[in-house]
Amino acid sequence: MGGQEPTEGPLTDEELQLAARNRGMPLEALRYDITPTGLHYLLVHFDIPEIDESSWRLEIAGNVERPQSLSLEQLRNRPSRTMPVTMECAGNGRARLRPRPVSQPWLVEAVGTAEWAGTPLRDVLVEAGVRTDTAEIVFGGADHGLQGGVEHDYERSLSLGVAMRPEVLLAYEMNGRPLEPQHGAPLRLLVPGWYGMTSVKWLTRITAVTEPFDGYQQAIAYRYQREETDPGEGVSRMRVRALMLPPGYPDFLTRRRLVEPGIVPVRGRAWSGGADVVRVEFGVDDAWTDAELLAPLGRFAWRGWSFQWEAAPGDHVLSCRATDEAGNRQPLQQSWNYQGMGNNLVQTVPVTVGRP
Ligand SMILES: Nc1nc2c(c(=O)[nH]1)N[C@H]1C(S)=C(S)[C@@H](COP(=O)(O)O)O[C@H]1N2
Ligand SMILES: [Mo]
Repeated sequence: MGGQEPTEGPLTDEELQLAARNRGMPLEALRYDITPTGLHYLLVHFDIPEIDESSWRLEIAGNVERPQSLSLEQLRNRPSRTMPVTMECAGNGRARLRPRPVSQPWLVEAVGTAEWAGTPLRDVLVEAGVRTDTAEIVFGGADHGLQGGVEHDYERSLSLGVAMRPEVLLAYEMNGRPLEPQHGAPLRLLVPGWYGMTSVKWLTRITAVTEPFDGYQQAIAYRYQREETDPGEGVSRMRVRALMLPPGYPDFLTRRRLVEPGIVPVRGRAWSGGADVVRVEFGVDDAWTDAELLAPLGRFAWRGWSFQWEAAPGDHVLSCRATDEAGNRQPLQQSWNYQGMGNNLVQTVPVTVGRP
Protein backbone atom coordinates (compact mmCIF):
# COMPACT_ATOMS: atom_id res chain seq x y z
CA MET A 1 0.00 0.00 0.00
CA GLY A 2 1.93 2.96 -1.30
CA GLY A 3 5.46 3.13 -2.60
CA GLN A 4 4.84 1.66 -6.06
CA GLU A 5 3.61 3.45 -9.14
CA PRO A 6 0.23 2.33 -10.51
CA THR A 7 0.36 0.22 -13.66
CA GLU A 8 -1.87 -0.68 -16.62
CA GLY A 9 -0.19 -3.99 -17.39
CA PRO A 10 -0.66 -7.60 -16.31
CA LEU A 11 -0.22 -8.60 -12.64
CA THR A 12 3.34 -8.18 -11.40
CA ASP A 13 5.23 -10.97 -9.60
CA GLU A 14 4.86 -8.95 -6.39
CA GLU A 15 1.08 -8.82 -6.74
CA LEU A 16 0.92 -12.53 -7.50
CA GLN A 17 2.95 -13.33 -4.35
CA LEU A 18 0.56 -11.24 -2.26
CA ALA A 19 -2.52 -12.78 -3.90
CA ALA A 20 -1.27 -16.31 -3.21
CA ARG A 21 -0.69 -15.52 0.50
CA ASN A 22 -3.89 -13.59 1.14
CA ARG A 23 -7.04 -15.41 0.13
CA GLY A 24 -10.38 -13.86 -0.69
CA MET A 25 -13.80 -15.27 0.16
CA PRO A 26 -15.12 -17.37 -2.75
CA LEU A 27 -18.28 -15.53 -3.82
CA GLU A 28 -20.45 -18.65 -3.43
CA ALA A 29 -19.73 -18.34 0.32
CA LEU A 30 -22.13 -15.36 0.27
CA ARG A 31 -24.73 -18.10 0.80
CA TYR A 32 -23.80 -18.31 4.51
CA ASP A 33 -25.04 -15.76 7.05
CA ILE A 34 -21.82 -16.40 8.96
CA THR A 35 -18.77 -17.13 6.82
CA PRO A 36 -17.11 -20.41 7.84
CA THR A 37 -13.69 -19.46 9.28
CA GLY A 38 -11.77 -21.20 6.50
CA LEU A 39 -13.66 -19.19 3.86
CA HIS A 40 -13.27 -15.76 5.54
CA TYR A 41 -10.88 -13.52 3.63
CA LEU A 42 -7.40 -13.02 4.98
CA LEU A 43 -4.89 -10.20 4.93
CA VAL A 44 -1.47 -10.53 6.53
CA HIS A 45 1.02 -7.77 5.69
CA PHE A 46 4.19 -9.42 6.99
CA ASP A 47 4.55 -12.93 8.52
CA ILE A 48 2.14 -14.51 10.98
CA PRO A 49 4.16 -13.96 14.18
CA GLU A 50 5.17 -16.80 16.50
CA ILE A 51 3.48 -16.23 19.86
CA ASP A 52 3.71 -18.35 23.02
CA GLU A 53 0.22 -18.00 24.51
CA SER A 54 1.29 -19.03 28.03
CA SER A 55 3.70 -16.11 28.38
CA TRP A 56 1.70 -13.69 26.19
CA ARG A 57 0.46 -10.49 27.87
CA LEU A 58 -1.51 -7.48 26.76
CA GLU A 59 0.35 -4.38 27.99
CA ILE A 60 -1.68 -1.21 28.54
CA ALA A 61 0.51 1.82 29.09
CA GLY A 62 1.22 5.43 28.12
CA ASN A 63 -1.04 8.22 29.33
CA VAL A 64 -2.90 6.10 31.91
CA GLU A 65 -3.09 6.19 35.74
CA ARG A 66 -2.75 2.42 36.19
CA PRO A 67 -0.70 0.56 33.56
CA GLN A 68 -1.90 -3.05 33.12
CA SER A 69 -0.39 -6.33 32.05
CA LEU A 70 -3.22 -8.79 31.33
CA SER A 71 -3.03 -12.51 30.57
CA LEU A 72 -5.40 -14.18 28.14
CA GLU A 73 -7.13 -15.86 31.06
CA GLN A 74 -7.73 -12.51 32.77
CA LEU A 75 -9.25 -11.16 29.55
CA ARG A 76 -11.42 -14.27 29.10
CA ASN A 77 -12.70 -13.89 32.67
CA ARG A 78 -14.03 -10.41 31.95
CA PRO A 79 -17.60 -9.78 30.71
CA SER A 80 -17.90 -11.07 27.15
CA ARG A 81 -19.92 -10.02 24.16
CA THR A 82 -20.55 -11.98 20.96
CA MET A 83 -21.76 -10.42 17.71
CA PRO A 84 -21.84 -10.99 13.97
CA VAL A 85 -19.57 -8.46 12.28
CA THR A 86 -18.85 -7.97 8.59
CA MET A 87 -15.23 -7.14 7.89
CA GLU A 88 -13.91 -5.90 4.56
CA CYS A 89 -10.42 -4.95 3.44
CA ALA A 90 -10.06 -1.28 2.46
CA GLY A 91 -8.22 -2.49 -0.64
CA ASN A 92 -11.22 -4.50 -1.86
CA GLY A 93 -11.84 -3.47 -5.48
CA ARG A 94 -8.29 -2.23 -6.03
CA ALA A 95 -7.50 -4.52 -8.99
CA ARG A 96 -10.50 -3.15 -10.91
CA LEU A 97 -9.01 0.36 -11.01
CA ARG A 98 -7.23 1.63 -14.14
CA PRO A 99 -4.39 2.37 -13.83
CA ARG A 100 -4.03 -0.32 -11.17
CA PRO A 101 -2.43 0.64 -7.83
CA VAL A 102 0.20 -2.05 -7.13
CA SER A 103 -0.60 -3.86 -3.87
CA GLN A 104 -2.78 -6.83 -2.86
CA PRO A 105 -4.88 -7.14 -6.07
CA TRP A 106 -8.40 -7.73 -4.74
CA LEU A 107 -11.33 -7.76 -7.15
CA VAL A 108 -14.42 -7.84 -4.86
CA GLU A 109 -13.86 -10.86 -2.59
CA ALA A 110 -12.04 -9.32 0.42
CA VAL A 111 -14.96 -9.61 2.84
CA GLY A 112 -16.47 -12.00 5.37
CA THR A 113 -18.80 -12.09 8.36
CA ALA A 114 -17.88 -13.89 11.57
CA GLU A 115 -19.36 -14.26 15.05
CA TRP A 116 -16.70 -12.49 17.06
CA ALA A 117 -16.47 -12.80 20.84
CA GLY A 118 -14.40 -10.74 23.21
CA THR A 119 -14.48 -8.24 26.01
CA PRO A 120 -15.39 -4.57 25.46
CA LEU A 121 -12.26 -2.40 25.17
CA ARG A 122 -13.96 0.51 26.88
CA ASP A 123 -14.08 -1.07 30.37
CA VAL A 124 -10.43 -2.12 30.10
CA LEU A 125 -9.46 1.47 29.25
CA VAL A 126 -11.56 2.83 32.11
CA GLU A 127 -9.91 0.46 34.59
CA ALA A 128 -6.48 1.52 33.34
CA GLY A 129 -7.47 5.12 34.07
CA VAL A 130 -6.93 6.72 30.67
CA ARG A 131 -6.18 10.39 31.35
CA THR A 132 -8.59 12.99 29.99
CA ASP A 133 -5.98 14.74 27.81
CA THR A 134 -5.51 11.54 25.77
CA ALA A 135 -5.92 12.17 22.04
CA GLU A 136 -5.61 8.64 20.67
CA ILE A 137 -5.17 5.03 21.61
CA VAL A 138 -2.46 3.14 19.67
CA PHE A 139 -2.84 -0.60 19.06
CA GLY A 140 0.36 -2.57 18.45
CA GLY A 141 0.64 -5.98 16.81
CA ALA A 142 3.42 -8.53 17.29
CA ASP A 143 4.14 -8.69 13.55
CA HIS A 144 7.07 -6.83 12.07
CA GLY A 145 8.30 -5.93 8.62
CA LEU A 146 9.33 -3.38 6.06
CA GLN A 147 6.83 -1.44 3.97
CA GLY A 148 7.53 1.59 1.80
CA GLY A 149 11.15 1.39 3.03
CA VAL A 150 10.06 1.83 6.67
CA GLU A 151 10.71 -0.90 9.25
CA HIS A 152 7.91 -1.16 11.81
CA ASP A 153 5.52 -3.30 13.86
CA TYR A 154 1.97 -3.21 12.48
CA GLU A 155 0.31 -0.44 14.51
CA ARG A 156 -2.84 1.62 14.10
CA SER A 157 -4.59 4.21 16.26
CA LEU A 158 -8.13 5.32 17.03
CA SER A 159 -9.36 8.58 18.51
CA LEU A 160 -10.30 8.14 22.18
CA GLY A 161 -13.95 8.66 21.22
CA VAL A 162 -14.01 5.76 18.74
CA ALA A 163 -11.96 3.52 21.05
CA MET A 164 -14.58 4.06 23.80
CA ARG A 165 -17.52 2.97 21.62
CA PRO A 166 -19.33 0.04 23.22
CA GLU A 167 -19.09 -2.25 20.16
CA VAL A 168 -15.27 -2.16 20.03
CA LEU A 169 -13.94 -5.49 21.31
CA LEU A 170 -10.74 -7.17 22.37
CA ALA A 171 -11.65 -10.35 20.51
CA TYR A 172 -10.37 -13.82 21.40
CA GLU A 173 -12.92 -15.96 19.54
CA MET A 174 -14.14 -16.25 15.96
CA ASN A 175 -17.11 -18.48 15.14
CA GLY A 176 -17.08 -20.11 18.58
CA ARG A 177 -13.41 -21.11 18.54
CA PRO A 178 -10.22 -19.45 19.77
CA LEU A 179 -8.73 -17.21 17.08
CA GLU A 180 -6.70 -19.08 14.49
CA PRO A 181 -3.06 -17.97 13.97
CA GLN A 182 -3.81 -16.18 10.69
CA HIS A 183 -6.70 -14.20 12.22
CA GLY A 184 -4.65 -12.75 15.09
CA ALA A 185 -4.32 -15.37 17.85
CA PRO A 186 -4.53 -15.04 20.74
CA LEU A 187 -6.15 -11.57 20.69
CA ARG A 188 -7.11 -8.94 18.17
CA LEU A 189 -8.87 -5.62 18.16
CA LEU A 190 -12.29 -5.63 16.47
CA VAL A 191 -13.75 -2.32 15.33
CA PRO A 192 -17.19 -3.03 13.80
CA GLY A 193 -18.11 -0.83 10.83
CA TRP A 194 -14.54 0.13 10.00
CA TYR A 195 -12.41 -1.30 7.20
CA GLY A 196 -10.32 -4.29 8.30
CA MET A 197 -6.93 -2.57 8.75
CA THR A 198 -8.31 -1.01 11.95
CA SER A 199 -8.80 -4.40 13.62
CA VAL A 200 -5.17 -4.99 14.67
CA LYS A 201 -4.29 -8.68 14.92
CA TRP A 202 -1.77 -10.29 17.32
CA LEU A 203 -2.49 -7.39 19.67
CA THR A 204 0.18 -7.00 22.37
CA ARG A 205 0.26 -3.29 23.29
CA ILE A 206 -2.31 -0.60 23.87
CA THR A 207 -0.82 2.86 24.42
CA ALA A 208 -2.64 6.07 25.28
CA VAL A 209 -0.99 9.07 23.60
CA THR A 210 -1.55 12.83 23.73
CA GLU A 211 -0.57 13.58 20.11
CA PRO A 212 -1.94 12.04 16.89
CA PHE A 213 -0.10 8.80 16.08
CA ASP A 214 2.08 9.10 12.97
CA GLY A 215 3.18 5.48 12.40
CA TYR A 216 3.45 4.06 8.87
CA GLN A 217 0.12 2.20 8.77
CA GLN A 218 -1.68 5.33 10.01
CA ALA A 219 0.02 8.33 8.42
CA ILE A 220 1.30 6.87 5.14
CA ALA A 221 -0.74 3.75 4.30
CA TYR A 222 -4.56 3.73 4.31
CA ARG A 223 -5.11 7.19 2.95
CA TYR A 224 -7.33 8.42 0.13
CA GLN A 225 -4.68 10.18 -1.95
CA ARG A 226 -4.97 11.77 -5.38
CA GLU A 227 -1.27 11.18 -6.00
CA GLU A 228 1.83 10.07 -4.12
CA THR A 229 2.65 13.53 -2.72
CA ASP A 230 -0.94 14.22 -1.56
CA PRO A 231 -1.16 13.69 2.25
CA GLY A 232 -4.76 12.60 1.63
CA GLU A 233 -7.41 11.66 4.15
CA GLY A 234 -7.41 8.68 6.51
CA VAL A 235 -9.47 5.63 5.50
CA SER A 236 -12.07 4.76 8.16
CA ARG A 237 -15.56 3.23 7.82
CA MET A 238 -16.56 0.70 5.16
CA ARG A 239 -18.27 2.25 2.16
CA VAL A 240 -21.65 0.87 1.12
CA ARG A 241 -21.50 -2.24 -1.09
CA ALA A 242 -23.64 -5.15 -2.36
CA LEU A 243 -22.39 -8.44 -3.78
CA MET A 244 -24.28 -11.29 -5.44
CA LEU A 245 -23.66 -15.02 -5.49
CA PRO A 246 -22.90 -15.52 -9.16
CA PRO A 247 -25.88 -17.57 -10.47
CA GLY A 248 -25.65 -20.81 -12.47
CA TYR A 249 -22.28 -22.49 -12.92
CA PRO A 250 -18.91 -21.08 -13.99
CA ASP A 251 -16.59 -21.57 -16.92
CA PHE A 252 -13.31 -22.57 -15.25
CA LEU A 253 -10.96 -20.09 -16.89
CA THR A 254 -13.09 -17.00 -17.56
CA ARG A 255 -15.51 -17.42 -14.61
CA ARG A 256 -18.34 -16.43 -16.99
CA ARG A 257 -21.61 -17.87 -15.66
CA LEU A 258 -23.89 -20.23 -17.59
CA VAL A 259 -27.60 -20.40 -16.73
CA GLU A 260 -30.78 -21.85 -18.22
CA PRO A 261 -33.43 -19.42 -19.52
CA GLY A 262 -36.40 -18.76 -17.20
CA ILE A 263 -36.75 -17.55 -13.64
CA VAL A 264 -33.34 -17.49 -11.93
CA PRO A 265 -33.33 -16.70 -8.20
CA VAL A 266 -30.38 -14.43 -7.43
CA ARG A 267 -29.28 -13.59 -3.90
CA GLY A 268 -26.53 -11.66 -2.21
CA ARG A 269 -25.47 -9.52 0.75
CA ALA A 270 -25.10 -5.79 1.33
CA TRP A 271 -23.41 -3.74 4.05
CA SER A 272 -22.19 -0.26 4.95
CA GLY A 273 -19.99 0.89 7.81
CA GLY A 274 -21.69 4.27 8.01
CA ALA A 275 -25.42 3.54 8.22
CA ASP A 276 -27.93 0.74 7.65
CA VAL A 277 -28.44 -0.56 4.12
CA VAL A 278 -31.92 0.50 2.99
CA ARG A 279 -31.95 -0.45 -0.68
CA VAL A 280 -30.38 -2.86 -3.15
CA GLU A 281 -31.00 -2.59 -6.89
CA PHE A 282 -30.42 -5.44 -9.30
CA GLY A 283 -29.13 -4.54 -12.75
CA VAL A 284 -29.43 -6.45 -16.02
CA ASP A 285 -27.52 -4.76 -18.84
CA ASP A 286 -27.94 -1.37 -17.11
CA ALA A 287 -31.70 -1.66 -16.43
CA TRP A 288 -32.26 -1.47 -12.65
CA THR A 289 -35.03 -2.90 -10.44
CA ASP A 290 -35.26 -2.97 -6.64
CA ALA A 291 -34.30 -6.27 -5.02
CA GLU A 292 -36.01 -7.60 -1.90
CA LEU A 293 -34.17 -6.93 1.37
CA LEU A 294 -34.05 -9.66 4.02
CA ALA A 295 -34.00 -9.08 7.79
CA PRO A 296 -30.68 -7.66 9.06
CA LEU A 297 -28.39 -10.11 10.89
CA GLY A 298 -27.16 -7.47 13.31
CA ARG A 299 -26.24 -3.81 13.50
CA PHE A 300 -22.70 -4.46 12.18
CA ALA A 301 -23.34 -7.37 9.81
CA TRP A 302 -24.35 -7.65 6.19
CA ARG A 303 -27.96 -7.92 5.15
CA GLY A 304 -29.29 -10.50 2.67
CA TRP A 305 -31.19 -9.58 -0.48
CA SER A 306 -32.83 -11.54 -3.28
CA PHE A 307 -34.20 -11.03 -6.77
CA GLN A 308 -36.15 -13.23 -9.19
CA TRP A 309 -34.46 -12.67 -12.54
CA GLU A 310 -36.29 -13.57 -15.73
CA ALA A 311 -33.33 -14.72 -17.77
CA ALA A 312 -33.73 -14.30 -21.54
CA PRO A 313 -31.35 -16.18 -23.88
CA GLY A 314 -28.15 -14.37 -24.82
CA ASP A 315 -25.19 -12.69 -23.10
CA HIS A 316 -25.90 -10.35 -20.19
CA VAL A 317 -24.08 -8.41 -17.51
CA LEU A 318 -25.63 -8.58 -14.05
CA SER A 319 -24.89 -6.10 -11.29
CA CYS A 320 -26.14 -5.01 -7.89
CA ARG A 321 -26.04 -1.65 -6.21
CA ALA A 322 -26.63 -0.78 -2.54
CA THR A 323 -27.72 2.47 -0.87
CA ASP A 324 -27.50 3.21 2.85
CA GLU A 325 -29.69 5.26 5.14
CA ALA A 326 -27.28 8.19 4.96
CA GLY A 327 -27.91 8.32 1.18
CA ASN A 328 -24.56 6.81 0.16
CA ARG A 329 -24.99 4.81 -3.04
CA GLN A 330 -22.44 2.71 -4.88
CA PRO A 331 -20.88 4.45 -7.88
CA LEU A 332 -21.24 3.23 -11.47
CA GLN A 333 -17.93 4.85 -12.44
CA GLN A 334 -14.63 4.28 -10.68
CA SER A 335 -13.40 6.93 -8.30
CA TRP A 336 -9.64 6.47 -8.53
CA ASN A 337 -7.16 7.05 -5.72
CA TYR A 338 -3.42 6.41 -5.54
CA GLN A 339 -3.48 3.50 -3.05
CA GLY A 340 -6.65 1.95 -4.47
CA MET A 341 -8.66 2.30 -1.25
CA GLY A 342 -12.42 2.02 -0.75
CA ASN A 343 -13.32 1.19 -4.36
CA ASN A 344 -16.98 0.23 -4.00
CA LEU A 345 -17.75 0.32 -7.72
CA VAL A 346 -20.70 -2.00 -8.46
CA GLN A 347 -19.93 -5.68 -9.08
CA THR A 348 -20.47 -6.94 -12.63
CA VAL A 349 -21.10 -10.60 -13.45
CA PRO A 350 -21.03 -11.67 -17.12
CA VAL A 351 -23.61 -14.40 -17.80
CA THR A 352 -24.58 -16.48 -20.83
CA VAL A 353 -28.21 -17.65 -20.81
CA GLY A 354 -28.92 -20.78 -22.87
CA ARG A 355 -26.32 -22.81 -24.74
CA PRO A 356 -23.24 -20.72 -25.58
N1 LIG B 1 -1.14 -6.95 13.22
C1 LIG B 1 -1.80 -6.90 12.06
N2 LIG B 1 -3.11 -6.62 12.07
C2 LIG B 1 -3.80 -6.58 10.92
C3 LIG B 1 -3.18 -6.79 9.68
C4 LIG B 1 -1.79 -7.11 9.69
O1 LIG B 1 -1.18 -7.35 8.66
N3 LIG B 1 -1.14 -7.14 10.91
N4 LIG B 1 -3.90 -6.66 8.51
C5 LIG B 1 -5.07 -5.79 8.61
C6 LIG B 1 -5.88 -5.76 7.43
S1 LIG B 1 -5.34 -4.76 6.17
C7 LIG B 1 -7.10 -6.39 7.34
S2 LIG B 1 -8.08 -6.18 6.00
C8 LIG B 1 -7.56 -7.28 8.43
C9 LIG B 1 -7.83 -8.66 7.91
O2 LIG B 1 -8.28 -9.51 8.93
P1 LIG B 1 -8.43 -11.07 8.64
O3 LIG B 1 -7.16 -11.54 7.99
O4 LIG B 1 -8.71 -11.71 9.96
O5 LIG B 1 -9.59 -11.21 7.70
O6 LIG B 1 -6.61 -7.39 9.49
C10 LIG B 1 -5.93 -6.17 9.80
N5 LIG B 1 -5.13 -6.32 10.98
MO1 LIG C 1 -6.98 -4.65 4.56
